Amino acid sequence: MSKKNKLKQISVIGLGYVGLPLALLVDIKGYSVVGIDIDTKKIELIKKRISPFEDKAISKQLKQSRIEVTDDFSRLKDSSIVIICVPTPVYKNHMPNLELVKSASEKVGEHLKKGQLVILESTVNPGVSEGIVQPILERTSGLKSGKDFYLAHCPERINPGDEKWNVRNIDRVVGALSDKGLKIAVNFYRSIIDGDIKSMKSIKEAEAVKVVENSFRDINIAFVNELAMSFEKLGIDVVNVIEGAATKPFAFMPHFPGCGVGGHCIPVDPYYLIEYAKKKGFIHDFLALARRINSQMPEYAVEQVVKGLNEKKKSINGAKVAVLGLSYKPDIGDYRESPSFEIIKLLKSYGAKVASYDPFVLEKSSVKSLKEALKGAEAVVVATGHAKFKKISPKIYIKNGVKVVVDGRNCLNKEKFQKAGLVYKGIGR
Ligand code: SAJ
Repeated sequence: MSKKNKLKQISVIGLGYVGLPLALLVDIKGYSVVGIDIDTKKIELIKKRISPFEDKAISKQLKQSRIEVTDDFSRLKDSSIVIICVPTPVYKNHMPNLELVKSASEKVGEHLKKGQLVILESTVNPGVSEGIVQPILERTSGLKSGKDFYLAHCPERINPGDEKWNVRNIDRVVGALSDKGLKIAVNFYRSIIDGDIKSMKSIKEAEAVKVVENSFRDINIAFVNELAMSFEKLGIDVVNVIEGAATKPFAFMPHFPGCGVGGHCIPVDPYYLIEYAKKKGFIHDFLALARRINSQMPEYAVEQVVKGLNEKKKSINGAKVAVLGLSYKPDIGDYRESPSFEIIKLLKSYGAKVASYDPFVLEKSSVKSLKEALKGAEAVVVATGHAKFKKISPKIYIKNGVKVVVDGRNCLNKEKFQKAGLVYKGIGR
Protein backbone atom coordinates (compact mmCIF):
# COMPACT_ATOMS: atom_id res chain seq x y z
CA MET A 1 0.00 0.00 0.00
CA SER A 2 1.43 3.41 -0.98
CA LYS A 3 1.75 5.66 2.10
CA LYS A 4 0.74 8.85 0.33
CA ASN A 5 -2.60 7.39 -0.72
CA LYS A 6 -3.63 5.71 2.49
CA LEU A 7 -5.37 8.79 3.90
CA LYS A 8 -7.39 9.39 0.79
CA GLN A 9 -10.83 7.96 0.31
CA ILE A 10 -12.18 7.63 -3.22
CA SER A 11 -15.82 7.05 -4.10
CA VAL A 12 -16.79 5.28 -7.32
CA ILE A 13 -20.41 5.72 -8.39
CA GLY A 14 -21.64 2.85 -10.58
CA LEU A 15 -20.06 -0.60 -10.20
CA GLY A 16 -20.49 -2.04 -13.69
CA TYR A 17 -18.02 -2.89 -16.47
CA VAL A 18 -16.31 0.47 -15.94
CA GLY A 19 -16.71 1.32 -12.25
CA LEU A 20 -15.89 -2.03 -10.68
CA PRO A 21 -12.51 -2.59 -12.39
CA LEU A 22 -11.64 1.04 -11.55
CA ALA A 23 -12.67 0.65 -7.88
CA LEU A 24 -10.57 -2.51 -7.61
CA LEU A 25 -7.54 -0.80 -9.15
CA VAL A 26 -7.86 2.24 -6.86
CA ASP A 27 -8.05 -0.17 -3.91
CA ILE A 28 -4.91 -2.02 -5.05
CA LYS A 29 -3.13 1.33 -5.30
CA GLY A 30 -3.65 1.95 -1.61
CA TYR A 31 -6.65 4.25 -1.46
CA SER A 32 -9.66 3.44 0.66
CA VAL A 33 -12.51 2.90 -1.74
CA VAL A 34 -16.24 3.27 -1.30
CA GLY A 35 -18.15 1.82 -4.24
CA ILE A 36 -21.71 3.15 -4.54
CA ASP A 37 -24.45 1.64 -6.69
CA ILE A 38 -28.25 1.80 -6.78
CA ASP A 39 -28.54 -1.91 -7.59
CA THR A 40 -28.80 -3.66 -4.20
CA LYS A 41 -28.50 -7.11 -5.83
CA LYS A 42 -25.18 -6.06 -7.34
CA ILE A 43 -24.06 -4.67 -3.97
CA GLU A 44 -24.90 -7.96 -2.21
CA LEU A 45 -22.92 -9.93 -4.78
CA ILE A 46 -19.88 -7.67 -4.49
CA LYS A 47 -20.08 -7.78 -0.68
CA LYS A 48 -19.79 -11.58 -1.06
CA ARG A 49 -16.81 -10.90 -3.35
CA ILE A 50 -18.71 -12.32 -6.36
CA SER A 51 -18.41 -10.44 -9.64
CA PRO A 52 -21.83 -9.27 -10.90
CA PHE A 53 -20.66 -10.02 -14.45
CA GLU A 54 -18.49 -12.69 -16.02
CA ASP A 55 -14.86 -11.62 -15.86
CA LYS A 56 -12.07 -13.87 -14.59
CA ALA A 57 -9.70 -11.03 -13.66
CA ILE A 58 -12.41 -9.12 -11.77
CA SER A 59 -13.54 -12.24 -9.90
CA LYS A 60 -9.95 -12.87 -8.81
CA GLN A 61 -9.26 -9.28 -7.74
CA LEU A 62 -12.53 -9.07 -5.85
CA LYS A 63 -11.50 -11.88 -3.54
CA GLN A 64 -8.48 -9.90 -2.29
CA SER A 65 -10.05 -6.46 -2.37
CA ARG A 66 -10.98 -4.30 0.60
CA ILE A 67 -13.46 -2.11 -1.24
CA GLU A 68 -16.54 -1.13 0.72
CA VAL A 69 -19.79 -1.15 -1.28
CA THR A 70 -23.06 0.54 -0.41
CA ASP A 71 -26.16 2.20 -1.86
CA ASP A 72 -25.78 5.06 0.62
CA PHE A 73 -24.62 8.13 -1.32
CA SER A 74 -23.90 10.02 1.91
CA ARG A 75 -20.77 7.86 2.27
CA LEU A 76 -19.13 9.94 -0.48
CA LYS A 77 -18.94 12.99 1.79
CA ASP A 78 -15.59 11.78 3.23
CA SER A 79 -14.03 11.18 -0.20
CA SER A 80 -11.42 13.45 -1.76
CA ILE A 81 -12.47 12.32 -5.23
CA VAL A 82 -15.87 11.10 -6.49
CA ILE A 83 -15.83 9.26 -9.83
CA ILE A 84 -19.08 8.81 -11.78
CA CYS A 85 -19.09 5.67 -13.96
CA VAL A 86 -22.75 5.18 -14.88
CA PRO A 87 -24.02 3.91 -18.27
CA THR A 88 -24.85 6.37 -21.05
CA PRO A 89 -27.02 4.41 -23.51
CA VAL A 90 -29.21 5.77 -26.29
CA TYR A 91 -32.99 5.66 -26.61
CA LYS A 92 -34.63 3.60 -29.39
CA ASN A 93 -34.51 6.71 -31.59
CA HIS A 94 -30.76 6.84 -30.97
CA MET A 95 -31.01 10.03 -28.92
CA PRO A 96 -28.49 10.09 -26.01
CA ASN A 97 -29.95 8.96 -22.70
CA LEU A 98 -28.25 10.96 -19.95
CA GLU A 99 -30.81 10.11 -17.25
CA LEU A 100 -28.36 8.04 -15.18
CA VAL A 101 -25.68 10.74 -15.40
CA LYS A 102 -28.23 13.33 -14.27
CA SER A 103 -29.53 11.24 -11.35
CA ALA A 104 -26.00 10.34 -10.24
CA SER A 105 -25.02 14.02 -10.38
CA GLU A 106 -28.08 14.95 -8.28
CA LYS A 107 -27.13 12.40 -5.61
CA VAL A 108 -23.45 13.43 -5.64
CA GLY A 109 -24.43 17.10 -5.37
CA GLU A 110 -26.56 16.41 -2.29
CA HIS A 111 -23.48 15.23 -0.38
CA LEU A 112 -20.77 17.29 -2.09
CA LYS A 113 -18.26 18.93 0.25
CA LYS A 114 -15.84 21.83 -0.30
CA GLY A 115 -12.54 20.81 -1.86
CA GLN A 116 -13.85 17.63 -3.49
CA LEU A 117 -13.09 16.70 -7.09
CA VAL A 118 -15.86 15.10 -9.17
CA ILE A 119 -14.68 13.11 -12.20
CA LEU A 120 -17.10 11.92 -14.89
CA GLU A 121 -15.83 8.76 -16.67
CA SER A 122 -19.06 7.91 -18.47
CA THR A 123 -18.93 8.45 -22.23
CA VAL A 124 -20.73 11.68 -23.11
CA ASN A 125 -20.75 14.14 -25.96
CA PRO A 126 -18.86 17.42 -25.68
CA GLY A 127 -20.80 19.90 -23.59
CA VAL A 128 -22.36 17.48 -21.08
CA SER A 129 -19.93 18.13 -18.20
CA GLU A 130 -20.30 21.89 -18.42
CA GLY A 131 -23.88 22.04 -19.64
CA ILE A 132 -25.52 19.32 -17.55
CA VAL A 133 -23.31 17.91 -14.77
CA GLN A 134 -21.86 21.19 -13.48
CA PRO A 135 -25.23 23.00 -13.09
CA ILE A 136 -26.75 20.01 -11.29
CA LEU A 137 -23.80 19.76 -8.88
CA GLU A 138 -23.93 23.53 -8.17
CA ARG A 139 -27.71 23.57 -7.74
CA THR A 140 -27.90 20.57 -5.41
CA SER A 141 -24.80 21.42 -3.36
CA GLY A 142 -25.05 25.20 -3.26
CA LEU A 143 -21.30 25.19 -3.97
CA LYS A 144 -19.48 26.92 -6.82
CA SER A 145 -17.57 24.85 -9.36
CA GLY A 146 -13.90 25.84 -9.73
CA LYS A 147 -14.00 27.59 -6.36
CA ASP A 148 -15.59 25.19 -3.85
CA PHE A 149 -15.32 21.94 -5.81
CA TYR A 150 -13.69 20.76 -9.03
CA LEU A 151 -15.06 18.93 -12.06
CA ALA A 152 -13.05 16.84 -14.55
CA HIS A 153 -13.74 14.33 -17.32
CA CYS A 154 -11.64 11.23 -18.00
CA PRO A 155 -13.43 9.08 -20.59
CA GLU A 156 -13.41 5.36 -19.76
CA ARG A 157 -11.55 3.02 -22.10
CA ILE A 158 -12.57 -0.37 -20.80
CA ASN A 159 -12.47 -3.11 -23.40
CA PRO A 160 -14.52 -6.06 -22.09
CA GLY A 161 -12.78 -9.39 -22.52
CA ASP A 162 -9.45 -7.93 -23.55
CA GLU A 163 -6.61 -9.94 -21.99
CA LYS A 164 -3.93 -7.35 -22.84
CA TRP A 165 -5.44 -3.92 -22.29
CA ASN A 166 -7.08 -3.14 -18.96
CA VAL A 167 -7.91 -0.24 -16.71
CA ARG A 168 -4.39 -0.30 -15.26
CA ASN A 169 -2.32 0.00 -18.44
CA ILE A 170 -4.47 1.92 -20.93
CA ASP A 171 -3.37 5.53 -21.56
CA ARG A 172 -6.01 8.10 -20.62
CA VAL A 173 -6.92 11.70 -21.41
CA VAL A 174 -8.17 14.17 -18.81
CA GLY A 175 -9.88 17.53 -19.15
CA ALA A 176 -11.20 19.81 -16.41
CA LEU A 177 -13.04 23.08 -15.88
CA SER A 178 -10.18 24.57 -13.87
CA ASP A 179 -6.39 24.23 -13.73
CA LYS A 180 -6.59 23.12 -10.08
CA GLY A 181 -9.13 20.42 -10.92
CA LEU A 182 -7.01 19.26 -13.86
CA LYS A 183 -3.92 19.00 -11.69
CA ILE A 184 -5.65 16.95 -8.98
CA ALA A 185 -7.25 14.67 -11.58
CA VAL A 186 -4.03 14.12 -13.56
CA ASN A 187 -2.07 13.38 -10.38
CA PHE A 188 -4.74 10.94 -9.25
CA TYR A 189 -4.75 9.00 -12.52
CA ARG A 190 -0.95 9.02 -12.61
CA SER A 191 -1.02 7.43 -9.14
CA ILE A 192 -3.14 4.47 -10.31
CA ILE A 193 -2.44 3.99 -14.02
CA ASP A 194 0.80 2.67 -15.54
CA GLY A 195 -0.07 4.23 -18.90
CA ASP A 196 0.33 7.84 -20.00
CA ILE A 197 -2.13 10.51 -18.77
CA LYS A 198 -2.59 13.31 -21.33
CA SER A 199 -4.00 16.66 -20.19
CA MET A 200 -6.48 18.15 -22.64
CA LYS A 201 -6.92 21.89 -23.03
CA SER A 202 -10.57 21.74 -22.00
CA ILE A 203 -13.16 19.37 -20.61
CA LYS A 204 -14.94 19.47 -23.98
CA GLU A 205 -11.81 18.20 -25.72
CA ALA A 206 -11.68 15.26 -23.30
CA GLU A 207 -15.35 14.48 -24.00
CA ALA A 208 -14.70 14.73 -27.73
CA VAL A 209 -11.74 12.30 -27.65
CA LYS A 210 -13.89 9.34 -26.65
CA VAL A 211 -16.71 9.90 -29.15
CA VAL A 212 -14.10 10.49 -31.87
CA GLU A 213 -12.11 7.31 -31.14
CA ASN A 214 -15.25 5.19 -31.23
CA SER A 215 -16.75 6.93 -34.25
CA PHE A 216 -13.42 6.24 -35.98
CA ARG A 217 -13.98 2.53 -35.34
CA ASP A 218 -17.61 2.65 -36.48
CA ILE A 219 -16.82 4.32 -39.83
CA ASN A 220 -13.98 1.89 -40.49
CA ILE A 221 -16.27 -1.05 -39.81
CA ALA A 222 -18.88 0.53 -42.10
CA PHE A 223 -16.23 0.85 -44.81
CA VAL A 224 -15.46 -2.90 -44.80
CA ASN A 225 -19.15 -3.78 -44.43
CA GLU A 226 -19.88 -1.83 -47.61
CA LEU A 227 -16.93 -3.50 -49.31
CA ALA A 228 -18.34 -6.90 -48.22
CA MET A 229 -21.71 -6.22 -49.86
CA SER A 230 -19.99 -4.99 -53.02
CA PHE A 231 -17.43 -7.80 -53.21
CA GLU A 232 -20.17 -10.42 -52.86
CA LYS A 233 -21.41 -9.17 -56.25
CA LEU A 234 -17.88 -8.96 -57.63
CA GLY A 235 -17.08 -12.52 -56.52
CA ILE A 236 -14.09 -11.34 -54.47
CA ASP A 237 -13.33 -12.58 -50.94
CA VAL A 238 -13.23 -9.32 -48.97
CA VAL A 239 -11.43 -10.86 -45.97
CA ASN A 240 -8.54 -12.01 -48.15
CA VAL A 241 -8.35 -8.51 -49.66
CA ILE A 242 -8.34 -6.79 -46.24
CA GLU A 243 -5.63 -9.18 -45.03
CA GLY A 244 -3.71 -8.36 -48.22
CA ALA A 245 -4.09 -4.61 -47.62
CA ALA A 246 -2.96 -5.12 -44.01
CA THR A 247 0.47 -6.21 -45.26
CA LYS A 248 1.06 -2.52 -45.91
CA PRO A 249 3.13 -1.57 -42.84
CA PHE A 250 1.74 1.95 -42.62
CA ALA A 251 -1.44 3.94 -43.18
CA PHE A 252 -3.79 0.96 -43.13
CA MET A 253 -5.69 -0.36 -40.10
CA PRO A 254 -7.62 -3.60 -40.78
CA HIS A 255 -11.24 -3.88 -39.74
CA PHE A 256 -13.46 -6.79 -40.70
CA PRO A 257 -17.06 -7.08 -41.94
CA GLY A 258 -19.71 -8.84 -39.89
CA CYS A 259 -23.43 -9.31 -39.32
CA GLY A 260 -23.61 -6.13 -37.27
CA VAL A 261 -21.99 -3.82 -34.71
CA GLY A 262 -22.93 -4.36 -31.07
CA GLY A 263 -21.68 -3.31 -27.67
CA HIS A 264 -22.20 -0.35 -25.40
CA CYS A 265 -19.65 1.85 -27.19
CA ILE A 266 -19.29 1.63 -30.96
CA PRO A 267 -22.93 1.65 -32.09
CA VAL A 268 -23.82 4.23 -29.42
CA ASP A 269 -21.10 6.86 -29.17
CA PRO A 270 -21.37 8.21 -32.74
CA TYR A 271 -25.00 9.18 -32.04
CA TYR A 272 -23.82 11.35 -29.16
CA LEU A 273 -21.66 13.35 -31.54
CA ILE A 274 -24.27 13.34 -34.36
CA GLU A 275 -27.02 14.68 -32.09
CA TYR A 276 -24.88 17.28 -30.32
CA ALA A 277 -23.46 18.65 -33.59
CA LYS A 278 -27.01 18.77 -35.03
CA LYS A 279 -28.08 20.97 -32.12
CA LYS A 280 -25.15 23.25 -32.94
CA GLY A 281 -26.05 23.38 -36.63
CA PHE A 282 -23.79 20.75 -38.19
CA ILE A 283 -25.05 17.56 -39.87
CA HIS A 284 -22.62 14.63 -39.69
CA ASP A 285 -23.68 12.99 -42.97
CA PHE A 286 -20.71 10.63 -42.98
CA LEU A 287 -21.11 9.39 -39.38
CA ALA A 288 -24.85 8.93 -39.95
CA LEU A 289 -24.21 6.99 -43.18
CA ALA A 290 -21.76 4.71 -41.37
CA ARG A 291 -24.39 4.04 -38.70
CA ARG A 292 -26.94 3.25 -41.43
CA ILE A 293 -24.57 0.80 -43.16
CA ASN A 294 -23.68 -1.00 -39.92
CA SER A 295 -27.30 -1.10 -38.76
CA GLN A 296 -28.35 -2.85 -41.97
CA MET A 297 -25.87 -5.73 -41.61
CA PRO A 298 -28.32 -7.97 -39.67
CA GLU A 299 -30.67 -7.69 -42.68
CA TYR A 300 -27.79 -8.52 -45.01
CA ALA A 301 -27.01 -11.62 -42.95
CA VAL A 302 -30.66 -12.74 -43.07
CA GLU A 303 -30.65 -12.21 -46.85
CA GLN A 304 -27.81 -14.74 -47.00
CA VAL A 305 -30.05 -17.26 -45.20
CA VAL A 306 -32.83 -16.67 -47.75
CA LYS A 307 -30.39 -17.02 -50.67
CA GLY A 308 -28.77 -20.12 -49.20
CA LEU A 309 -32.09 -21.90 -48.66
CA ASN A 310 -33.15 -20.89 -52.18
CA GLU A 311 -30.08 -22.61 -53.55
CA LYS A 312 -31.46 -25.75 -51.89
CA LYS A 313 -34.92 -24.99 -53.31
CA LYS A 314 -36.21 -24.33 -49.80
CA SER A 315 -38.09 -21.40 -48.43
CA ILE A 316 -37.21 -19.60 -45.23
CA ASN A 317 -40.91 -19.55 -44.39
CA GLY A 318 -41.44 -22.46 -41.99
CA ALA A 319 -37.75 -23.40 -41.97
CA LYS A 320 -36.00 -23.95 -38.63
CA VAL A 321 -32.99 -21.62 -38.33
CA ALA A 322 -30.48 -21.79 -35.48
CA VAL A 323 -28.84 -18.52 -34.41
CA LEU A 324 -25.58 -19.30 -32.61
CA GLY A 325 -24.33 -16.38 -30.50
CA LEU A 326 -26.14 -13.59 -28.70
CA SER A 327 -23.25 -11.64 -27.17
CA TYR A 328 -21.80 -8.84 -29.25
CA LYS A 329 -18.27 -10.16 -29.32
CA PRO A 330 -16.50 -13.48 -28.85
CA ASP A 331 -16.19 -15.39 -25.57
CA ILE A 332 -17.88 -12.85 -23.29
CA GLY A 333 -21.46 -12.69 -22.02
CA ASP A 334 -22.19 -9.04 -22.85
CA TYR A 335 -25.13 -8.78 -25.26
CA ARG A 336 -25.78 -5.04 -25.13
CA GLU A 337 -26.87 -3.69 -28.57
CA SER A 338 -26.01 -7.11 -30.01
CA PRO A 339 -27.09 -7.51 -33.69
CA SER A 340 -28.14 -11.12 -32.93
CA PHE A 341 -31.48 -9.93 -31.60
CA GLU A 342 -32.19 -7.99 -34.81
CA ILE A 343 -31.25 -11.09 -36.83
CA ILE A 344 -33.68 -13.21 -34.78
CA LYS A 345 -36.46 -10.64 -35.23
CA LEU A 346 -35.91 -10.48 -39.00
CA LEU A 347 -35.79 -14.28 -39.38
CA LYS A 348 -39.11 -14.57 -37.53
CA SER A 349 -40.61 -11.85 -39.76
CA TYR A 350 -39.78 -14.11 -42.73
CA GLY A 351 -41.65 -16.99 -41.06
CA ALA A 352 -38.63 -18.92 -39.85
CA LYS A 353 -38.78 -20.97 -36.64
CA VAL A 354 -35.75 -19.67 -34.70
CA ALA A 355 -33.72 -21.46 -32.01
CA SER A 356 -31.11 -19.20 -30.40
CA TYR A 357 -28.22 -20.45 -28.30
CA ASP A 358 -25.27 -18.75 -26.60
CA PRO A 359 -23.36 -20.58 -23.83
CA PHE A 360 -22.35 -17.18 -22.43
CA VAL A 361 -25.90 -15.81 -22.47
CA LEU A 362 -28.07 -18.80 -21.53
CA GLU A 363 -30.64 -16.59 -19.84
CA LYS A 364 -31.52 -15.06 -23.21
CA SER A 365 -31.10 -18.26 -25.29
CA SER A 366 -34.34 -19.90 -26.48
CA VAL A 367 -32.70 -23.33 -26.13
CA LYS A 368 -30.13 -24.36 -23.59
CA SER A 369 -27.80 -26.54 -25.63
CA LEU A 370 -26.08 -26.61 -29.02
CA LYS A 371 -27.69 -29.99 -29.64
CA GLU A 372 -31.17 -28.54 -29.21
CA ALA A 373 -30.33 -25.55 -31.39
CA LEU A 374 -29.05 -27.68 -34.30
CA LYS A 375 -31.67 -30.45 -34.13
CA GLY A 376 -33.71 -30.24 -37.32
CA ALA A 377 -32.24 -26.89 -38.31
CA GLU A 378 -32.08 -26.35 -42.07
CA ALA A 379 -29.95 -23.22 -41.73
CA VAL A 380 -27.58 -21.82 -39.11
CA VAL A 381 -26.36 -18.26 -38.53
CA VAL A 382 -23.08 -18.02 -36.60
CA ALA A 383 -23.65 -14.51 -35.20
CA THR A 384 -20.83 -14.46 -32.62
CA GLY A 385 -17.37 -15.88 -33.15
CA HIS A 386 -17.21 -17.84 -29.89
CA ALA A 387 -14.31 -20.31 -29.85
CA LYS A 388 -16.83 -23.09 -29.16
CA PHE A 389 -18.70 -22.32 -32.40
CA LYS A 390 -15.52 -22.17 -34.47
CA LYS A 391 -14.78 -25.75 -33.43
CA ILE A 392 -18.08 -27.19 -34.77
CA SER A 393 -17.17 -29.35 -37.80
CA PRO A 394 -19.28 -29.35 -40.99
CA LYS A 395 -20.10 -33.02 -40.20
CA ILE A 396 -22.04 -31.99 -37.08
CA TYR A 397 -24.16 -29.58 -39.09
CA ILE A 398 -24.81 -32.17 -41.81
CA LYS A 399 -25.71 -34.82 -39.23
CA ASN A 400 -28.43 -32.49 -37.92
CA GLY A 401 -29.84 -31.87 -41.39
CA VAL A 402 -28.35 -28.38 -41.76
CA LYS A 403 -28.06 -27.32 -45.43
CA VAL A 404 -26.94 -23.67 -45.10
CA VAL A 405 -24.38 -22.03 -42.79
CA VAL A 406 -24.25 -18.22 -42.70
CA ASP A 407 -20.93 -17.24 -41.14
CA GLY A 408 -21.84 -13.85 -39.65
CA ARG A 409 -18.33 -13.24 -38.34
CA ASN A 410 -16.33 -14.86 -41.19
CA CYS A 411 -14.82 -17.05 -38.48
CA LEU A 412 -15.26 -20.45 -40.18
CA ASN A 413 -13.17 -22.25 -42.78
CA LYS A 414 -15.11 -21.46 -45.96
CA GLU A 415 -13.41 -24.08 -48.15
CA LYS A 416 -13.87 -26.85 -45.56
CA PHE A 417 -17.62 -26.14 -45.30
CA GLN A 418 -18.04 -25.93 -49.07
CA LYS A 419 -16.09 -29.19 -49.61
CA ALA A 420 -18.40 -30.92 -47.11
CA GLY A 421 -21.35 -30.01 -49.36
CA LEU A 422 -22.85 -27.26 -47.20
CA VAL A 423 -24.01 -23.97 -48.69
CA TYR A 424 -21.58 -21.55 -47.01
CA LYS A 425 -22.42 -17.83 -46.98
CA GLY A 426 -19.96 -15.45 -45.36
CA ILE A 427 -20.17 -11.67 -45.08
CA GLY A 428 -18.44 -10.64 -48.28
CA ARG A 429 -16.87 -14.03 -48.88
N1 SAJ B 1 -16.76 -5.27 -35.12
C1 SAJ B 1 -16.81 -5.52 -36.48
N2 SAJ B 1 -15.67 -5.41 -37.21
C2 SAJ B 1 -14.48 -5.03 -36.64
C3 SAJ B 1 -14.45 -4.77 -35.25
C4 SAJ B 1 -15.60 -4.90 -34.50
O1 SAJ B 1 -17.86 -5.86 -37.03
O2 SAJ B 1 -13.47 -4.97 -37.35
C5 SAJ B 1 -17.98 -5.39 -34.33
C6 SAJ B 1 -17.88 -6.45 -33.25
O3 SAJ B 1 -18.32 -7.69 -33.74
C7 SAJ B 1 -18.82 -5.91 -32.18
C8 SAJ B 1 -18.73 -4.40 -32.35
O4 SAJ B 1 -18.19 -4.17 -33.65
O5 SAJ B 1 -20.14 -6.33 -32.39
C9 SAJ B 1 -17.86 -3.72 -31.32
O6 SAJ B 1 -16.65 -4.43 -31.31
P1 SAJ B 1 -15.35 -3.83 -30.58
O7 SAJ B 1 -14.23 -4.77 -30.82
O8 SAJ B 1 -15.18 -2.43 -30.95
O9 SAJ B 1 -15.70 -4.01 -29.04
P2 SAJ B 1 -16.18 -2.96 -27.97
O10 SAJ B 1 -17.52 -2.45 -28.24
O11 SAJ B 1 -15.92 -3.63 -26.68
O12 SAJ B 1 -15.20 -1.74 -28.18
C10 SAJ B 1 -14.23 -1.48 -27.26
C11 SAJ B 1 -14.07 0.00 -27.34
N3 SAJ B 1 -13.37 0.43 -26.18
C12 SAJ B 1 -13.83 1.53 -25.53
O13 SAJ B 1 -14.77 2.19 -25.92
C13 SAJ B 1 -13.14 1.91 -24.29
C14 SAJ B 1 -13.34 0.40 -28.60
O14 SAJ B 1 -12.90 1.77 -28.47
C15 SAJ B 1 -12.13 -0.45 -28.85
O15 SAJ B 1 -11.56 -0.06 -30.09
C16 SAJ B 1 -12.56 -1.89 -28.92
O16 SAJ B 1 -13.09 -2.22 -27.62
C17 SAJ B 1 -11.37 -2.78 -29.25
O17 SAJ B 1 -10.46 -2.29 -29.93
O18 SAJ B 1 -11.44 -3.96 -28.87
